[in-house]
Amino acid sequence: PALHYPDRLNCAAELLAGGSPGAPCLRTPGGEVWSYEDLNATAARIAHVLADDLGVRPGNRVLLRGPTTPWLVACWFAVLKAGAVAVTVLAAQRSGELATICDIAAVRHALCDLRSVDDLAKAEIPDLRITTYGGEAPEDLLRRAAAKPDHFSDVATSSDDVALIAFTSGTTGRPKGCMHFHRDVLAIADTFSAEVLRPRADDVFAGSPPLGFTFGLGGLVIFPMRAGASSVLLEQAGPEQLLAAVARHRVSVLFTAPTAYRAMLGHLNDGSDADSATYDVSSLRRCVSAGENLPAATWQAWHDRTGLRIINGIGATELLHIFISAADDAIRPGTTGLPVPGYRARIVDAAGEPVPDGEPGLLAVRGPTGCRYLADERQTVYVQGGWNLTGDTYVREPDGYFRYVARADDMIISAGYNIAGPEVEEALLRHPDVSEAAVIGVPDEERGQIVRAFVVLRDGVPRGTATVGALRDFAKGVIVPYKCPRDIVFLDALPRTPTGKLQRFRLRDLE
Ligand code: 3SK
Repeated sequence: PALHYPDRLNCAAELLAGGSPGAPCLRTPGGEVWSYEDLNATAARIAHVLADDLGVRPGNRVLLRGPTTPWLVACWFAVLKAGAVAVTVLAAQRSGELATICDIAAVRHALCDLRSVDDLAKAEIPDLRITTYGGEAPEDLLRRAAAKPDHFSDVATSSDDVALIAFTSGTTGRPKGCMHFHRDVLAIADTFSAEVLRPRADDVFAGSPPLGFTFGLGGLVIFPMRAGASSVLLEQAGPEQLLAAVARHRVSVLFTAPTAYRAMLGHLNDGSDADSATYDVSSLRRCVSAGENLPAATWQAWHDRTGLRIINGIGATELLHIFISAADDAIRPGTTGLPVPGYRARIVDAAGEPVPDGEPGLLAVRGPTGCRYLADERQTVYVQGGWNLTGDTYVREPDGYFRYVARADDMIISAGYNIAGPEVEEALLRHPDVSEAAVIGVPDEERGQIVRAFVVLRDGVPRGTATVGALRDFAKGVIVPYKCPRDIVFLDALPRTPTGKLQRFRLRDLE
């Protein structure tokens, strides 16, 4: 892809010009439609409040917090128009984490949906000025914005000025702020989206990841707008809401995580149950999965049910979006795919030396986007010799496809055997009664570690139907016996981060 951007570049201006002014841009579940012109005008009015009333200056960091709404998107664009830096956080992040983020990023301004303000206010962050939106008060951001002009001269930022700081969800340790430039925002659209996803202007996007997670920001705002398409913004994006939105808005491009594909399968009535809702998903033409490894069993089940081939991908907050993926005939179920055009990937050992094809090692990636932690010594661990080390163990197959093995620190060593948890999880997920599975290694005197599985059964399957013995026997029919779980614990749900990633360390704490 041609990724030559002018020295002066404001990505907000580029994205807002992605569709013709009157074309639909943002949609709400209730049927409201914002055109590109509406979004541009609203963002311009808010930018005036920021620059003229609140004293926000280019380079200032502005925290954005709220449910996924057109107003949140308008605030994001307003911050960029004003040349400031958007620090988008998750509605699920609580006071302590918000205070840490504001401290790391030296945030002095916050634009917050009134419904999400309590935790931010409770954090009592020194020198933070919070402006809320969505309320009735005269000082509400949107009331003030309504009185402003609908045109704003976008600040002529440099292509390598920081546009956003995205914080890693912090499964463990202090959150890390990843700085991304204006050109990076366009680069993810011009690589993964343009080259793999290949959206059209008449596409309707929807999905579950929140905008505080770059998976959602890309999939629900940056990619559709770069293509002149529109996006349905869902405040509630559980499996049934996703399916209902697909049916109601004729969604054609879906972004969500493997867990949600499995959960949606549980709600896709095959016609045999006259009492439950049927959802029309015939409008879908692209389904993207990322955020976690997509097991082949989930890919197959979705294909069997819908006829659609899921586009798997691996992305990272550090690289902004997806850097290995494949679509259409290039898809090989059970693998993540090939490096996205513009990126390179290889497998290295602990010393950074390449390992041969077919052997597991650490995934290393380089490309137009990459990790720039804000004031964090862990930068030198993540980026070595220009390669980003994602922390995943992968195999590069002889045909060049990259296959996920495990998170590098999640390999289990039992009686001298290396066991990748995801392979065991995948075997359990093939059982018709299993909805979610997670595997860890627990200390064992004799074997060093043994494999313990945590299993969530599908809705409606009574406990006692799929017994420990039955599941172990089933797994033995799929994988070699030494990899099968010795121990199986049933849970109602797996512990996950607000971005949906499994928190294995919490499973280790469960006794
Ligand atoms: O962290 C991830 O898994 C991810 C996936 C896709 C795009 C972006 C991100 C951060």
